[in-house]
Amino acid sequence: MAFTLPDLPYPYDALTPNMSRETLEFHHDKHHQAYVTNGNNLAKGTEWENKPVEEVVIGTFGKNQGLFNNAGQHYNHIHFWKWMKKGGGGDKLPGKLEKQITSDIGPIAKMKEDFIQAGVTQFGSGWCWLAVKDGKVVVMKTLNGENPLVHGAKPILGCDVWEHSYYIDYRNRRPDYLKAFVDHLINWDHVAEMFEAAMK
Ligand code: MN3
Repeated sequence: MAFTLPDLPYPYDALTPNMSRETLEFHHDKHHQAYVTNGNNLAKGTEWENKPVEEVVIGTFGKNQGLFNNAGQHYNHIHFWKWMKKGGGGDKLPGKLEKQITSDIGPIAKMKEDFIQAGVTQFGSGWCWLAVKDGKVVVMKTLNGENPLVHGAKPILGCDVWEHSYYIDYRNRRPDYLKAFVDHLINWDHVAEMFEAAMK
């Protein structure tokens, strides 16, 4: 099946004041749509046409930069919408995930600090992540459309630090955007779901 733009799992104004309707309209309807459209155009007539997005991401990395960029960003955004919810964030994580994070990284407050720091220090466009690598939860950051899948890990949480994700609401204040994401937006249930699948 060709790439398709998923609907947002909440109304456009559900995440205000931490992420505005205007940001979601541009980010989802324009930016994510462009990755879908361009990815489909670049895959057309190649071995990657109609392949699952994970397969395209891993298979094109380092080989077909144009298709990789769009497929990577399609994968990242599919989950980015689900990694947020109205009234998200906070310190209450599903038990198994909390236990694993505490054992691999440290207290939840430290994990949050490390995650924000990864996003703040990602130079230029990219993402910060929690991922499962070798059975442990780790903090990562990647450039542009890359994600942990192409670095031998499985993403369980990611935050988009491209300017298009925060410039309307926060202007240049990326640290404030990341803090709001962590404190008020993260949908820990989706993180736990991806964590369970990654640990299998
Ligand atoms: Mn984006």
